[in-house]
Amino acid sequence: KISAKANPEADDATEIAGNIVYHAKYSPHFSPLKFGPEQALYATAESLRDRLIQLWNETYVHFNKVDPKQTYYLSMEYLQGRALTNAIGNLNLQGPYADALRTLGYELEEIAEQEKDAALGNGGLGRLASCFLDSMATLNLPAWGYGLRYRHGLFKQIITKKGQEEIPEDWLEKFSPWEIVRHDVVFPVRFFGKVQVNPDGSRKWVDGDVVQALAYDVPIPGYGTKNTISLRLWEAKARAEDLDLFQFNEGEYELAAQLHSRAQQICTVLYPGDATENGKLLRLKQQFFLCSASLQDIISRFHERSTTEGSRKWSEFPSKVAVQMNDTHPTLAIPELMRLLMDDNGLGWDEAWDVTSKTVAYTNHTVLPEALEKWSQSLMWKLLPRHMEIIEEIDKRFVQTIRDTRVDLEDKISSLSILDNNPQKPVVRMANLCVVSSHTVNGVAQLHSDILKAELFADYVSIWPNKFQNKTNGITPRRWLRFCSPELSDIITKWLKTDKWITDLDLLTGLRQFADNEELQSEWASAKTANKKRLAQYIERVTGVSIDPTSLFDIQVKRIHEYKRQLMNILGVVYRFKKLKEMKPEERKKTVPRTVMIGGKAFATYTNAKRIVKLVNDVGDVVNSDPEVNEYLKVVFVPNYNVTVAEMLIPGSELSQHISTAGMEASGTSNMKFALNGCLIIGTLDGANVEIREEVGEENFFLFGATADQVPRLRKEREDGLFKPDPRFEEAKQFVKSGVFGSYDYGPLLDSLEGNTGFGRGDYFLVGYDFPSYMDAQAKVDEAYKDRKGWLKMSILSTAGSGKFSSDRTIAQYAKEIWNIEACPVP
Ligand code: 26R
Repeated sequence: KISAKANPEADDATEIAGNIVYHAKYSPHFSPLKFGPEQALYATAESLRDRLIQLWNETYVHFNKVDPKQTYYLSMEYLQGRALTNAIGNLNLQGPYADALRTLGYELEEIAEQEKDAALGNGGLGRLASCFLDSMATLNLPAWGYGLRYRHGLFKQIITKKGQEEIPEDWLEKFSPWEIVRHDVVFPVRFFGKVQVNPDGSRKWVDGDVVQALAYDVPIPGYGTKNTISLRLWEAKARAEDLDLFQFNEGEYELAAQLHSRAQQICTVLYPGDATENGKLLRLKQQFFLCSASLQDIISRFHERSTTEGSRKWSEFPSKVAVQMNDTHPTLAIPELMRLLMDDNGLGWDEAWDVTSKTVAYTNHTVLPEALEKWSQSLMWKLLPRHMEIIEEIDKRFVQTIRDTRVDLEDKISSLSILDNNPQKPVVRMANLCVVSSHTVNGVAQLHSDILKAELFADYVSIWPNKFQNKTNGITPRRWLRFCSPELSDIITKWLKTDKWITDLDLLTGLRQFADNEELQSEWASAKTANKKRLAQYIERVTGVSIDPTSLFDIQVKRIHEYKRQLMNILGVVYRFKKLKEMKPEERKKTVPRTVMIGGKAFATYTNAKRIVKLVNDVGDVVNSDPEVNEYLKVVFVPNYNVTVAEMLIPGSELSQHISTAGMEASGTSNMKFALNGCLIIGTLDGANVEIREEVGEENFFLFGATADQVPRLRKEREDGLFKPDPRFEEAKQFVKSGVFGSYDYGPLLDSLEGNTGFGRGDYFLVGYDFPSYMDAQAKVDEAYKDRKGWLKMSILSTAGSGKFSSDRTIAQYAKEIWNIEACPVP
């Protein structure tokens, strides 16, 4: 009954419905005869895309006109999740869209559920990049993201009798309604080949394979602004001329299409295993592909914008362009920019170096030695011969300068240098290349930045004391409160008498004065209860386990890693279970019923992480079917944790666990999302926990465990046999070993907690040392939960103290203190 009408500017329900019908009718993707929820999703998304394209164009034209300095965020990962609710919310079209869909017979929520997650990332680093894009757009900053368009994002996790299994993910199965393919934006990217020396001494990289980088733009709308920026994802394509027709006509189809299939491989999967030589080469190709395509694009825009004043001087480049490297993964941007400036544009070394080092900045996200990238020099010579020459030259000049100016660092040169020329395995240390070449290096939480300065990069600090900064991470309050918990958001808006907190999160401190107010507390409790019920339904649907919405919802969700200590969590649960079993029924009745939820993906080849997943599932099976205990304790492994699952879990959480060994979690960002949603944290003094505790107040944070500066001594004591385990710890491990949780052999996993792992790293993550204080803190949680009002007050104060953790604050600091860029709002 609603007539189809193309209308990108539709903003009332009737017009929007017409535009949705238009897309359903004329979209070539589906038969126009059927309008099921899936068709409705694509038509709805396309109706929004019309508007986004228009805003995106206006933004681009405006940026071109004003020609401000612009930031380019280079990241191998983006964890965007779903886009529909976010786009509608950021454009402030919730009501009209809900009404429009209702006239078409659908609820907005139901349609939103149809969308797949864009999971082009692994975890914290990728999700941070996505939150940053939201804030850049919202703050009207001239800034863009660059990434890769992986055909398959992060694997889907399913749980079987064997534990975790990985299924390929397929976000592009049908197509993505959000991306716009840009056939006009294509750049050549070379691999292999050789360096040709010209008669004048200049050098040129020639031969090898050339693939095309094709741009796909994903529009990123800001909240409450016209500004809509771009996430530009590159896809690799072979050139037509690379199809060998001669071979093809001979019937050698595979040989004929060799280059095509090699080009296609580049963007096939996110982060392929790098255990094999092939896997390493592919990952390095991906990294270079991102850097080369992005820099060629940036340079061409630099030229494009200079047409008004004639050709622009290269020395102006750093005042027009800031490049931020998200960890060391895009490090090749450094030698690639040098190469483009010198070999393609004729700059001399000093000039090129001056431009490059004033343009690039580096964010470090981890101090774990196994995550610090080191590339084999021989692999690099093979794939990127010109870049290796440049890296050698950067290293040579750096080492010479240190020799000339800092005799005191003579014995540090081998660890400061970029090339590690160890004859067994010569490598390039990417973090060192980043530090030497960047104007600014930052960590992602105060403690992490302090550790970088005091340990990993200490000697560099003595060379460049002003190069190092902290930028404490943040999260977007739009996705992580406004849209994922509309109930709580409305209460906040009501009590603050404004919704300005959505873009000025510090306003949440205004809730503090009402923390004791019974009316607020009761509204707060009913929002929490609604979110808990919604979560309970979800858990029952995906796991079959029914959980009690009046029990304490205790959640730990993040990638599974030994340093994050999910093993400590589950051993604590095992101990609780054993004690409950030993209690008399009337004693049990006095305990606080708890539902422990643990979720996260283990890297496919990380054996101990997979064993932890299996253990959580096995413990759950036994506990949940124990008729004496399951009223008081449930244990759920939440399968396939991703952005969308997080949006369901976090609003329904009451306690969340951030319990890494101190000094090992660079920041953490889910801790911020939980705190913002009024969830209390049990945690160590690690990463951003330190700052969250400062902001929400120490009485609203369940602290335990060793501090970062104690860790080395405790490890040493452990090695020297001085560690005396707590009897509760021994009891929990023994209980697992006794076989109550099935026949799987947990010996090897539990052995990692003993001095007998064979690596001489017995309990490297100090689970045994921290266990008693962890259990004591858990006992305090139970006590606190019994006091309903007290708990609600803590919950309100937690939200009230979370303003600092808006990514708007983080990005404003990057803009001012690292990028030197200013807002450029579209009028
Ligand atoms: C190169 C390869 C081995 C690799 C290593 C590490 C690939 C990806 C990673 C992911 C790391 C860098 C990561 O995700 N770090 C996380 O970054 C978050 C955002 O800053 C932090 O909150 C979190 O503490 C940190 O672990």
